[in-house]
Amino acid sequence: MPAKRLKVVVTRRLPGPVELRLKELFDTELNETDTALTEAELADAVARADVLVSTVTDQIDGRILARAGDSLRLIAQFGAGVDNIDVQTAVQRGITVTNTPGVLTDDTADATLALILAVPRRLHEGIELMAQGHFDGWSPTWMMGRRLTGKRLGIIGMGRIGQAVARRAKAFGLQIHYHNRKPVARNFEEQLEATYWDSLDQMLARMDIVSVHCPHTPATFHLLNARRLQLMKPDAFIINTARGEVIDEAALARALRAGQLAGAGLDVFEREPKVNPDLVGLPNVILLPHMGSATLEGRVEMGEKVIINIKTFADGHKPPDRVIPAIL
Ligand code: 8YV
Repeated sequence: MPAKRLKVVVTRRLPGPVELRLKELFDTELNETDTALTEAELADAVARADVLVSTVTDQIDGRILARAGDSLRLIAQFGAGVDNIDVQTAVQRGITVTNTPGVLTDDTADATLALILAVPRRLHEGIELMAQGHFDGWSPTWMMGRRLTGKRLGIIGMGRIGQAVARRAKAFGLQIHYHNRKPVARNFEEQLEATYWDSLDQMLARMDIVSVHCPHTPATFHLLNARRLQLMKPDAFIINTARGEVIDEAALARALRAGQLAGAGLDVFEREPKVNPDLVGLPNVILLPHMGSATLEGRVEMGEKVIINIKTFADGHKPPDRVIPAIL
């Protein structure tokens, strides 16, 4: 008799080939409607699943985990960030958590560069103007943005994505500065002529553009608070494609409205899908709907990673992308 297939519950729609393969391999339950699960639906899902395939829109906290059935052994997150999961509680309950690192690095870095280019050069204002039919002819002093070449980019969090951003930014003539828990490998620093700042405060005060690439953890929640935002130069720009919670969104909106910052490019928000209304409609701000990793190729590769993690686990091995909680 064939072994019982794992019951895999997927909380959102995934790319077609990924769903197909999941169905071939496991007893897979898909979410045909693609609406984010309510708390009650998520509690039901963890009660009946052997494996839950979650995304950033699922809040898997201690309360949800308390409702998990004994069969729930793996949470295979479709995504690199796992701040929506109480990983420590999951692991304490014997549930393995995996994620999909690496495969969305380039796409997220590309989206970051798009914002780094677009905000100081006011591309969104130009697009809007053309859409309104307001191009009345060229003028020497019209639509002047700020030059990138020679400016200082301060990267907060020099992991995979931070490094990919640094490489791209270097090609645009930006000077690379970074703040991280510790300096990265010497040869990487040398290649990019990157400067490490142990003090985030000191780095912020000197940067022309600041880009956030650290994960959201209790230690990085509101890392850029009102006090730190005030350290930044009034002609500096801020970019965030990591997690909204790293910036105090209300303080950022206040700083932008008060002219204490030159502009912002944001792909992520503190209370997604809600966006602080004070950020909306500002001419010097580009807001994107959390689409940093949204490429067809990336989303398929993320799905493949999810499958590899589940399959390895089902075969009795340790899945490659296990998330190890900071404190056990
Ligand atoms: C993903 C992300 O698309 O991977 C991440 O952490 O933020 C996104 O780019 C999303 O999390 C999918 O769950």
